[in-house]
Amino acid sequence: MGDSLRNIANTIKDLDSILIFPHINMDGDSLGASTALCLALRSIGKKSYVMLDEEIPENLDFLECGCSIYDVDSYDRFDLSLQIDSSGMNRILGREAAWEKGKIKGCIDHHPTVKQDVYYDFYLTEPETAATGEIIYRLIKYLGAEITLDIANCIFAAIVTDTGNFQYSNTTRQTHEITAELYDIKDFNAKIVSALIYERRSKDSIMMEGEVLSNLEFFSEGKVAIGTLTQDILTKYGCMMNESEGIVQRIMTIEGVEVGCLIKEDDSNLVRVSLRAKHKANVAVVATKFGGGGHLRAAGCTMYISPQEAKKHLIPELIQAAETYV
Ligand SMILES: [Mn+2]
Repeated sequence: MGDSLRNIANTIKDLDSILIFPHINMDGDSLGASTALCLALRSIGKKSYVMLDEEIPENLDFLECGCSIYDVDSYDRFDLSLQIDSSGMNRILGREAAWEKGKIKGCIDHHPTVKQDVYYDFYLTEPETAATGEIIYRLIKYLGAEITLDIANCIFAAIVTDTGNFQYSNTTRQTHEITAELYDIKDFNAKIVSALIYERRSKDSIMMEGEVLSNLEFFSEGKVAIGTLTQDILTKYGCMMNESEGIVQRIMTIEGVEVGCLIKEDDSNLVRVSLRAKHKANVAVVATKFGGGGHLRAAGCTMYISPQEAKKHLIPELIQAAETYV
């Protein structure tokens, strides 16, 4: 949907400076895709940065590659502000002023809908593509830039994190084909990248996860599983909220669970809800009902209530989702 990738590449080729915006609560795909593109743009003589407002999660620190910038006050204008892996102003919160520095605006995404609250001179969204990193890989090819080891690592990280190590139903032939091409890059080692992402967890974070999993609640004959991560639990184990990455996926490994839900208490009266479906249920519908969105089998929303109240609202919707297969 939207503009063609080839046209976007041609547009970018004519520009000199590009400021890239991954989404808030950055993940491996948004940061990996953003950095990969930034490095590729620099290699063909462009000025480019990845504009951030938050700290990079520790397990993604290797995706920084000298690209990130937190303050662009010294720059008057950029030719392009480019949003990656999301659309809409509420996905680049805290960076609105930087966004306005772009003479033109663009968006490259793989979420099903492009938010209409911001004007894009060009946009492309590919809902069938598992990771925005795949789109960026193809864009880099169109730009004529070389896939370096750093770029390969970023693309691989984007793909493995957004496909759950190729386990999610979004994984396609293209996902594997692009991944296969990465193996041709000199010194590329998938195991090293995977270990950086997945094998650097603290003992405390494992114990925190254990506590959430020990207190799961099940509904609809075990088809719905709900976990709750409160600030109290985080404090008890000295953990940060971003260490909850992976808990909802762990919930999905339980036999019989079709719909998984993790309610994360971010602040008093602010919870972030992660939703997953295994084979058939549509959790995007549930997320949308509460003002969020996402993919069919992986979605989320933010609710301005307590975890207990959020659970009360979510339970009937999740049961319905688990019983209504699509
Ligand atoms: Mn993504």
